[in-house]
Amino acid sequence: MTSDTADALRAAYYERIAAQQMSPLWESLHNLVPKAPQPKALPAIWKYAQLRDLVVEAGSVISAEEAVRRVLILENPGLPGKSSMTPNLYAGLQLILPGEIAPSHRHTQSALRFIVEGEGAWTAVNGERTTMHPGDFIITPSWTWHDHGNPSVEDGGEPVVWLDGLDIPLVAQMDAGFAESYPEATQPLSRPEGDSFARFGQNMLPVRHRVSDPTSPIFSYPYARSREALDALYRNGELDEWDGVKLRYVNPATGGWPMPTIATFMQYLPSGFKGRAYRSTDATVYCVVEGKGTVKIGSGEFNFDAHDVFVAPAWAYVQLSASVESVVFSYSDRPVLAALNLLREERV
Ligand code: 1HN
Repeated sequence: MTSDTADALRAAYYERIAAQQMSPLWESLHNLVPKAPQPKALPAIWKYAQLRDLVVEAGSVISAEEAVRRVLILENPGLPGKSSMTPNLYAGLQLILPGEIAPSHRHTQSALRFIVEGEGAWTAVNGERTTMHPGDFIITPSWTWHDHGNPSVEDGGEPVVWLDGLDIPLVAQMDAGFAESYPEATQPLSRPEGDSFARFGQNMLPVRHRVSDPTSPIFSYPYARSREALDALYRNGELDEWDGVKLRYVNPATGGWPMPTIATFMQYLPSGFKGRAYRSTDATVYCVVEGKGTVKIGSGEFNFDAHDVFVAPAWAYVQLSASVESVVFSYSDRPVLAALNLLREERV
């Protein structure tokens, strides 16, 4: 039998099994079980200087109330149509103008807000409000009521933009998405601002506190505190050749991640820092808080400035350099990889 005849017989056979919703594993085995991760997500950067006017313009296209959430989705160019930044994570830039309210709702997707620009808007989570400042990291855990608002111009309100990070693609993959709207625009407040932080944010816990869920009991991690910690460590001589000075955010009641599906980090890179290459099986979204530098991600290389967002797919080498002192926030799906025993990393 010639190989042409064998091929034709196979093709005909494949057609007949396809009619029964079957396919030959031997044709796709190498793709299904790659030797190393083959992410479809691409390294990419969103330059805030090019986006900012467009984000602000969304304010005249639709109101926060009509939009429910006035967000421009940042979509990875390697994942077209998927509203995803990485296979598990979503990213978007949300605008809230003075006097606006984004109505209360809850969903099983976990969310983080990282404040990019503007001051004084608030988010309410489970009966408590917190005021936003640039660089603050705020969580909205799975199934918690949350609404956002911004004081009127007369009360000092200004446009506020933040980066939303959610585990939307992960939850979609699991077919575990549920959502509902609160019957009113804002939820009732049951505790004054700062209450959770006083209970859980001071290296202390309420004396009879029992850990009942994996989610952090504090939902705001103010930038001033994170920045101060990084500064102090750098002054004390801490400097990792890969990370600069890098800390992870923590659930103070467990030592675990603030939310079960998303890890968050903040790192300080001194002026002139040239980091070594690092890769890991979690895919990471970065948001520059301060500074300027370059980042190599796989075969890509990007200049970054304050407020830029960039993404490192799984298993791509990442190398950060800073031309002036820089601070970079990041989030990833690390807790998911770690929980499933799929986390691998390499420091070159
Ligand atoms: C959401 O609830 C928010 O609460 C932002 O601000 C973005 C994207 C998809 C689904 C829910 C928010 C979201 C979201």
